[in-house]
Amino acid sequence: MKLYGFWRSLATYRVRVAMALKGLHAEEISIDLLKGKQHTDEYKAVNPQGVVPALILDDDGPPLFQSLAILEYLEETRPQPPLLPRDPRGRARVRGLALIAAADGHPLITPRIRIYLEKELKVEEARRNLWLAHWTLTALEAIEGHLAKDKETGRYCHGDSLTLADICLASQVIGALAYFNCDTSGVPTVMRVYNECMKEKAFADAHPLKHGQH
Ligand SMILES: N[C@@H](CCC(=O)N[C@@H](CS)C(=O)NCC(=O)O)C(=O)O
Repeated sequence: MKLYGFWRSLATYRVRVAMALKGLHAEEISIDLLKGKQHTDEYKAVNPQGVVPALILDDDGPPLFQSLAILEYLEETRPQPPLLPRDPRGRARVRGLALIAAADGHPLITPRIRIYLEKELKVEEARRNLWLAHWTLTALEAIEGHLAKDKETGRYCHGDSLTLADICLASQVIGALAYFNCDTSGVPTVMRVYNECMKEKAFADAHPLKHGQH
């Protein structure tokens, strides 16, 4: 398998973790987002959206795209260890938590948004940084609201087994800590779960700062 990604990409991080948890390996092909390589014709032939990750399977089929869709594919094709609970209600909760990070929080801090704020809207750097920290923390606060009140919360987001929600939570916290200098003191449950996740090799080894310059 080949994983098109980038060292500091949070969406790539999600796929890296899931693959490691499932005992899978992919050769990672770097698309340098800082140099705009996602916009080249060569990469657009892989993923017309011009974003990473994209996963090439060994079946000669077209690339998989969108990190959550890739995670769900891995879950369906490689069910052990399970990253979704067995019961439909539990699955809905895990997917809901995952989506807060991956669908609501993360898209607002991606390079295309940052570049639009800078080049088109002429938002200065200090105010752009406020934006990035604000939307990152807003997603974490929403997750905190669920984790702190729900009895399903355990060692991890949902009970004591890792799920897709933990992978997405970890990606969002990494953005908060490693990139945007967010004050995470207001999301203690999120941070407790994050620290539990980081004890796992799959989460720790996939960390962006272990995959590129910083
Ligand atoms: N929802 C997508 C997000 C993909 C995405 O935005 N990836 C970022 C890196 S984390 C990217 O490639 N951005 C390129 C850009 O914004 O120009 C997913 O989860 O796969």
